[in-house]
This record gives sequence, structure tokens and C-alpha cells, in this order.
Amino acid sequence: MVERYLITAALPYVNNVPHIGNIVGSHLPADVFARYCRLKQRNTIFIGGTDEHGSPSEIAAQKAGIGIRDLCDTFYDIHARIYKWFHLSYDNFSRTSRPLHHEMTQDFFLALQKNGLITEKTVRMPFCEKDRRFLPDRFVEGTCPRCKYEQARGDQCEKCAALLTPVELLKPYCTLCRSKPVIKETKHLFLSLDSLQPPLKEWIEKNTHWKSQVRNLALGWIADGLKKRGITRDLKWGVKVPVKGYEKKVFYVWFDAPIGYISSTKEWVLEQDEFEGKEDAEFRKWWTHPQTKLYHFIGKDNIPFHTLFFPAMLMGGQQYILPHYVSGYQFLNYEGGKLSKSKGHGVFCESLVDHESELGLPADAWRFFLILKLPEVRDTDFTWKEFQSRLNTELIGNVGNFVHRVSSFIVKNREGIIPNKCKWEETDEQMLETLESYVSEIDGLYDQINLVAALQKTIELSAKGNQYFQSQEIWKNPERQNAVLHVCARLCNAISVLMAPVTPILSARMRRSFGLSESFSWVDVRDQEIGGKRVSPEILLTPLDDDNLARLKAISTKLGDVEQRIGKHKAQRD
Ligand code: B3M
Ligand code: ZN
Repeated sequence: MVERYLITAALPYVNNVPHIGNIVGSHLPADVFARYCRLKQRNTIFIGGTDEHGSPSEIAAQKAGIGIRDLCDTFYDIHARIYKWFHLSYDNFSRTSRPLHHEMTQDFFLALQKNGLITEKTVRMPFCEKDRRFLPDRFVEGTCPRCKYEQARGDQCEKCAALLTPVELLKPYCTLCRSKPVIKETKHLFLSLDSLQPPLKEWIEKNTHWKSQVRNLALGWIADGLKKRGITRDLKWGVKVPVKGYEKKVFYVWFDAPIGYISSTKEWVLEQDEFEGKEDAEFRKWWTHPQTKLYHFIGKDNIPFHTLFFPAMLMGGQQYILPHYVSGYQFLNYEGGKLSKSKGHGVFCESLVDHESELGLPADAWRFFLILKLPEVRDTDFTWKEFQSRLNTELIGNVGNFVHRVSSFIVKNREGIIPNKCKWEETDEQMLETLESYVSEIDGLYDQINLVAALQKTIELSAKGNQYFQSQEIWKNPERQNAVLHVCARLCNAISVLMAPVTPILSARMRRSFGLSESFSWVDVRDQEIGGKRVSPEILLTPLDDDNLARLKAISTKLGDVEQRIGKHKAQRD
């Protein structure tokens, strides 16, 4: 039985231009792990897409004065373009607005209903008489009953983080027309999380390999007792509810969004010629076989949905597998504060893509730095100063310097040919043993998704290589050149493989400069046949000086408003 690795990144809301916090919080670590799995020749797919439903899209479209579908089309293109620029190797990047997703969400619901897990309740909801509509989630704001913040939303207070229901707000007003809503009764459907609590608890307790903060959060909610949760909303934009009397309602966005992982997988299966005629069997291998390991890469704010709500849906419906791993990353702050679009606090990715040629900084430089700052256990902070110094000292000064130094020495002194394996001394032997122990350790770190440590160890290995090269002084001892250059070339080869999940393009460049094949797998990390290959040194990356940094900062912290973007993208398409 083959093991399968099904890797997902949180589906981004489509109504915003992603910033680096979005990249580092899910897409990038998921991509690094997917690339590692592929290098290990594991049967892997990396699945994602945009989350297009719910009140955020409706409100953004109203503000921009365009149709919701237009807004989603425009932003889907922006998202897809940015992820491509970052070399995020999605096997499929879908959209929850596609018909296949709607169908699968409805089937999913019907299975839950058949299993007795859906109930109907009458609830009181704010209703705007002027706009003739109910006001769920972000359509209503008012004063928070706990902290008295005056712009708390219907679902949550941004100031004190309290979870709210719309009728709890004091002095509520409609966010569309500012008028005071009335309270009306309406019916909604609920998922019986309470009846699934025992199996959920048993399952979470067994997941001792989860990070303790993720597992403890989930167990904490279980200890508080799970309640039935509303899965329908009075909105127009979303997946229709296949129940009589619900014609004017849609599913809650958090009900349909995680099903996006499943429908995006199905879409991928349907697109592969090799599965023609056996699509269903192939799809089931990914979502129902116990040999498939499902990995969710998400931020901490999405933990309840991926450890409780979605698993409940998975176990209560069509016998799908449950997640093996849920990352639950903390946040990346910006220069000591929160990322904020309105204040221009943050790095907004669209500018990086738009101005690539003038900025000259490849995506791999960002990937490298962002993995070093990946908030695995606590919040981390992005600062321009650290960005500059770590690129210049670690990526360029350490790794780039080592590979360039070795390859140019070979060109100058060995006619560009890597020396063959030969007799060596104890120091060479020791260097190779160190290499071997780093390789096994880094392999384990990637496998356990300790990505920061995996990259740090790789940088450390390169530093060891630099020290070794320096200490052997082969410019003074030509008789040592064969052994030392051969060992150093093996180190460079190993580094190119070890860095490939994080910096795929720079790794390929390193391999080209050592005459190594660009199609390689993890076993090539121990390539001993490197002797005899012809090198052609390439500069990995040029240092980021103060002028360039200032330009980069000026451009990437700018963010135009939604209307401008919509206009621009509409014009591009026409
Ligand atoms: N769109 C929230 C977010 O972007 C939400 C994630 C859905 S994952 C199924 O953080
Ligand atoms: Zn109104």
C-alpha cells in the first residue's frame, strides 16, 4: 500500500490582496513541505483555492460598486498571479464559486442530514427594513456588550475578541445604510457538534504528535462543551441550501470553505488524463484511504475550524479521513506592530510582482527570509533591517559565498573540472561525517515540519563548509586541492538539495553551476559521482544595499484601494 500525502493551505478570502503575513501563514510552509515530500518521491498533491463566499465578498463588492462575481474574478487572478510569482507549487488552485464545489457541498450536507446531524432552530436576527434583508456577521455593527467598543461586528468584537451573535450588539446599525435594524425571527440549520463531541475528543486525545498549543486549544473547547453551530445564513452569495423553505439562504462560509479542499482535489483528479475512466477510485484514494496523510497548513485563528468543526463534518458525513496534522501558525507582525492595510504597515505582494524588474529581488529571497521568520511557536516580527542583514549575511555571505568560492577556485586552479574522489586525511573524513549527520538531521526536521530548524541547520552546514575550506588553505597547499575541492563540491551538492524546498530557483542555479542535473531527488543529496563534472560559477544573488532596500520598502508597502484595482484589472482584461 502506497502512502499518500495530501497537503492543503488555508483557502484565502478572495476580497483582499495578500500580504506577506498571508504567504508565511499557510501557503509557503505548505509549499516547502510539499516540495520536500516530492523530493522524497512520496505520492504527493498540494491543493488549494480561493474562498469566495460569505459577507466579506458581498460587502467588498458593494463598496466597489461592482457585481460580486466580477470582484471574485478580478481577485482570483490577483491571487493566482501572486502565488505563481512565489513559486507556490499548487497541483490545483481552485475556487469555491465553481459548480463542482457547489454540488459537492450540497452532497456533503445531505450526507450529514441523512446521518441525523442537522437540526432546525428558530433564531432572532437583526433585519434592515430599508435594505429589506437580514444582517448576518459583518452586515451589522454596534457597541460591544463587553468592552463597549463602538464598531464591534455581528460575529466578533475586533477590540476584545469576544465572539458575539448579532442580537447581542448594543446600538446596532446596518453597515450598508446605517439605519437601526429591527429584530425578526427566522429559521436556520445547525450542525450537531454536541453529538459528535465524544468521538472528536477521543480522536484529538490520540493526536499526541500535534503541537501542544494546537491540541490544547482543541481540548479546551471540548472541555467547555461543544454546541450546535449554525450552518446557514441569510445571504445571496454562496452555496444554495437544498432544503425546502431555504431558497433565500446559503450555507455559512465556514461550512463550504473547507469542503473546498475536497472539491479542489476532485477537480485535479478530473483534469489528469491518466485517471480517465477511474476518476472516482482515484479520488477516493486521496480522501478515504487510511494510508493518506492529510496535512492542513493554517494560521492560529483557523484552529477551531480545522481541529473541530471540519473534522466533525468529515466524521459525520461520508467517512472521509481526518487530518493527520494541523499547523496552527502564530502571526507575523510588521515592524513591532500589527499588519495594517490602511496604515501601509506591511508588505503587499502585488507590488512585489508588479515591480519585479525594477526591484530585482527574486521570490526565493523572500521565501528564504520568511521561512526563517515562520511563526511556528510564537508571533515573530518582520523588520526591514533584519530582512536586509539576514539576506546579506546568511543567504549571500554564507551560502552564496561558499558555493561561489568553491566553484571559482575550481575554475581558476583545476580548469573547471571537479576533482575525483581520492585519498584524504582525517579532516576530510570528518567533514564528510559531519555532512552525513547534518543530512539525516535535516531530513528528520523537514519530515516533522520543523521548517525553521531545517533551514537553520542547512545554513549552519554551509558555515561549516566555509570554515573547512578556509582552514585547509589549499591556495598554499596544492597537494590538498583534490581532496578538499572534491569534499567541498559534495557539500555544495548537498546544500543545493537541502535548500531546494525553500529556495527552488536558487538551488537550481547552484546545481547548474556545478554541472549537476536539475532533475534530482532526495537520494542525490549523497551523490558521490560528482568528480569530473564541469563547473561554471554563477553569482547566486547580489547583496541588498541601502538604496535598494529603501526602494523596495517604498514600493512594497503601498496599497491602492479596491476601486483602483478593480478598474485596473478590468481594463487589462478588456
Ligand atoms: N478563508 C480564513 C482565512 O483566510 C478562511 C480560511 C478558510 S480555510 C478552509 O484566514
Ligand atoms: Zn440597511
